[in-house]
Amino acid sequence: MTIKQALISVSDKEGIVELAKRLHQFGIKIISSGGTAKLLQEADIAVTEVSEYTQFSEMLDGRVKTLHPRIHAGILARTDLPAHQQALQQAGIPPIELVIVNLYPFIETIAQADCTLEQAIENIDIGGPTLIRAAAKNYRHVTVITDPDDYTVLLAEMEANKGSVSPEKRFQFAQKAFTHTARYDSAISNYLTATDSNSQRQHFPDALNLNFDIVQTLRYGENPHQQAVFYRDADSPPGSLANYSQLQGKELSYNNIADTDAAWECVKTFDAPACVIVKHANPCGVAIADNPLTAYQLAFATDPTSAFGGIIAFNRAVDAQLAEAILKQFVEVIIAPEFSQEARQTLAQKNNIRVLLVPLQTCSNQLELKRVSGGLLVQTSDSLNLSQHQLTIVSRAQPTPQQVEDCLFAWRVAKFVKSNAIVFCAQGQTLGIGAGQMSRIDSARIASIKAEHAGLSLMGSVVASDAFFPFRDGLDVVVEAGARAVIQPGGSVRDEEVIKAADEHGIVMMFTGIRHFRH
Ligand code: 93A
Repeated sequence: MTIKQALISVSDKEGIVELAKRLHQFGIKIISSGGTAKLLQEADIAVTEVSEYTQFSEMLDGRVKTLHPRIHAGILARTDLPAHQQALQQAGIPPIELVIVNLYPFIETIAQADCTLEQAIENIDIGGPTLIRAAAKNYRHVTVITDPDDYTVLLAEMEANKGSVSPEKRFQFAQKAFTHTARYDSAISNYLTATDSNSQRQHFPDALNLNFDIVQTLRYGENPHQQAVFYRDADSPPGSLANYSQLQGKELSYNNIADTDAAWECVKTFDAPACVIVKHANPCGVAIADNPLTAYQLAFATDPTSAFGGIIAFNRAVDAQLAEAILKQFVEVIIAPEFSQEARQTLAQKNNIRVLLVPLQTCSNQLELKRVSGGLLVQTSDSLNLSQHQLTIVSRAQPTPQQVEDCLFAWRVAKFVKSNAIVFCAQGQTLGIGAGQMSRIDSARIASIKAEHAGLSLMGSVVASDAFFPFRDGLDVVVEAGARAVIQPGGSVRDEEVIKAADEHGIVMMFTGIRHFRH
């Protein structure tokens, strides 16, 4: 079908004058938004401004330009449906057969170091994606161009087809258009998700001026031949480990501090009474329950072998009964927001155990520092917590409320497990944790082997994966082990293959859209 009318609305104006000239030579009428129309008029190209076309002025500083039924009905009408054509005629709306749009430069804007949240938000294009999606949806009747590199492709196509575009090409342009708007939206979602709760973007200074004071000199570092010191951030909130009070026990070692930090930060993320047992920087048992004693027993049951000599963290007061239960195992450090007098007396029977008291307070927004040879990597902390409404169920099978709860629990734990992380859970208890492997499938295998060694059944369990499954093989392993629901970020090029595998197995799969690498 020949193109009679085109709408052009572009932020990146490169090449647009040349293209518009050529379209004009094809006898095509051009409608354009404010800035684009101005540029074309300056180049002596006949163009109708959108506001004139709609008889409605742009408003709200340009937030509403092309969002008008005269535009969108013109794009969305089907030429093969008499009812649509009649409706257009009655309303006096001519069809628009070609839409050329590129969007506000959101990605380029946020890439600038000094970009503010305000600037980012103003660069979220609303009208542009609406035009693109409308045209792409109606690709059987409309051509949509989103990439300036396609201007030449479009012209070549029109020349070869007497001013029209073939159905195959229109379909290709539509595929590209939806990919374009999907990427644009995920860039917005990623950006906003990474913006902290005060809606402030972290601004990194040009040079770092660290303000840390010494807490204590340590006997040695990670190994006895390494020297080490523990510093405290001068601005650290009371709930941080560096502000601990030690009630009893041997001096803290370098590894104790690192592992206790992991346990403490993990246990603080739960609202319900929780227990986290950490060994070598990884949780080896996590549980939530009605009370901390049950939580401890469930966490311990995940992997009693690894819990030996571990670090145990609670988000509730430790009482005498809980202290008694803990004393049955070999433990290096216990950390909690409170210890009853009786619990303190009980624990004093084993005065080697380090007992740490820290107020229960979240300490998000701390910068994370990592030394690399000759430099320092600095990032904001991974303080995102997922809520249920952020989940997308991608499988045909729908989750039960218990599965959703368990998946959210497993996901929280996975965030604290070194990558690649695979975490099996059921009823608020970890059942098998695979950590720190270089391949996801091996983490999956290890997690199920560990559950088997602990005598725990994975039948009907849920499983969390800290990053996407690159292939279906990892999924097959967890399903074979007994998982009936999987929570993972999604975002792999092979998502389709993995979703298909989930459907073949008849299991539930949900995407979080967020990844939790921890190295
Ligand atoms: O602010 S918007 O979201 N509201 C709109 O109605 C609208 N229509 C087109 N942004 C809108 N656009 C965008 O304006 C296009 O996607 C394009 O990036 C830009 C072109 O504006 P101008 O022609 O005024 O330079």
